[in-house]
Amino acid sequence: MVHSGSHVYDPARPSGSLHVRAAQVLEDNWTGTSTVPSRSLYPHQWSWDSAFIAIGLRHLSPLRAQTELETLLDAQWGDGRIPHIVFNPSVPLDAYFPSPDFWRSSTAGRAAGAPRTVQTSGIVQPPVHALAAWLVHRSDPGLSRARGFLTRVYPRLAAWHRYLLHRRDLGGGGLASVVHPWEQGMDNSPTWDAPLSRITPAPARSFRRADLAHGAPEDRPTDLDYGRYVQLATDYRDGGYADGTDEGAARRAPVDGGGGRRAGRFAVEDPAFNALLIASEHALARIARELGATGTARHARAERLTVALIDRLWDPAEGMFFCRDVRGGDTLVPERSISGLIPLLLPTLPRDIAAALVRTLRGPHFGLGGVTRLVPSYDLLGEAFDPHRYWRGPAWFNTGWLLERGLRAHGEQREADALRGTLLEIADTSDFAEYVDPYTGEACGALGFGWTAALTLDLLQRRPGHGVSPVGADAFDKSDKGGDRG
Ligand code: 9WN
Repeated sequence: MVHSGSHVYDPARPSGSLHVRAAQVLEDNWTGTSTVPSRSLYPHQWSWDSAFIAIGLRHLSPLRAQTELETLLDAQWGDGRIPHIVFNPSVPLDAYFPSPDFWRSSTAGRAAGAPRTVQTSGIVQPPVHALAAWLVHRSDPGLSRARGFLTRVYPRLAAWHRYLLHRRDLGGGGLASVVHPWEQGMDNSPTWDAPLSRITPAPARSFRRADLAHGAPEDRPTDLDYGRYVQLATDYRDGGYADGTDEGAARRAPVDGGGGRRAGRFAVEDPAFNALLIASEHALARIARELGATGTARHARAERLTVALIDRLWDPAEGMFFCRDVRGGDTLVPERSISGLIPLLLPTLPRDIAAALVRTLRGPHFGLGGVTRLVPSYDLLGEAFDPHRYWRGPAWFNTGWLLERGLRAHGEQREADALRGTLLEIADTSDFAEYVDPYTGEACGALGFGWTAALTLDLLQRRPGHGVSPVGADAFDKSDKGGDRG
């Protein structure tokens, strides 16, 4: 039995069926080459969803987990970016907006090396992929070696990290910036309100949202926010998806009415995005080592990135990390988002910082082990808090999974066990919901959601208690021992 606050999750009852039902969701969402997040709301392949899905899928079929990642990597652009959506050509254009005819990747993205045969978006999502590839490899090293899995994915993952570290260092401090809220993955977080307020929204009549046909409008982003998302993406596309650091980017960028360059008005350094990059850089070091290199330079780079993360985004007085608004006076955005706690997943984080993050998690703003059942996506006491609206309060399973790893990595086994128990219980009772009310666990958004089912499978594999090392902790291990098999 796993106890989580007053709620008891009894693995003897639904565990078998929970496993079977989670596997069924992944089966239902499988297209033959990848897994959709949701058949209704998100009927294509999404980048960070696929990484989380592969982490769960490896427990059902390591081969399918490898295929999931390789399908995504097949759509990688010449400049190294991994697009946030890979479109399924057999899905009607109006099933999701923005559709391929909005992004026009193969034409607008030609200079940046967009693939010719597959249609994609032109923005990215958090770099969970190298971590996922390492975990997938560890689940069946024999199969992985026989198929040359790591040999094939390593150069692609290395190019992806190179893109982020060079083209996306828009703040000049060594961290990667996101140029659109969709890139960070927590689309509608109040963190974006200030940086987005500088963007004139595209007129509502210029596009047609598809999400409102499937999701409750009061849970989804407002039309005004959507107009801003669309305008930002339009500007990026019209500038050839060039980044501020590209040679010729300024030349290709469209000119606005005032004679200024429109591209690049949104650039934010985000703690979760960069923490995942660091975790993945450590994983890439392990992959390099597995392939016969030393991996030392990569571990060293990950450590430099960790220093930059602390230097640029840590606020000791608040006990958490914040986003840096690179185009908004290069200041920290004073909104407490769950993103600011995600760096806890790094076992290499200094002890005092990890301890402060755990205190913040337990404190009044996030309520872990107290007033909430799952960690909210945004500050419970924040003015913009809403327990049901997209990324403005509800709890997601991928962030819960990352924090569970983080708690375990820093010796908080009891808290990790409790969080694991609640995640499993609510995944079960919510029918693998996309997100839930953090107080009640009530389901919101799509049901049968891909990463909720996948991470359920992963959590079911993890034995509670006993100070076990977090799955994948060996990605951070600089010695040559095998480590946790995950
Ligand atoms: C835009 C697919 C994606 C997730 C994101 C989540 C949501 C899309 C949307 O769905 O974003 O990419 O239409 O709102 O915010 O994290 O990857 O599941």
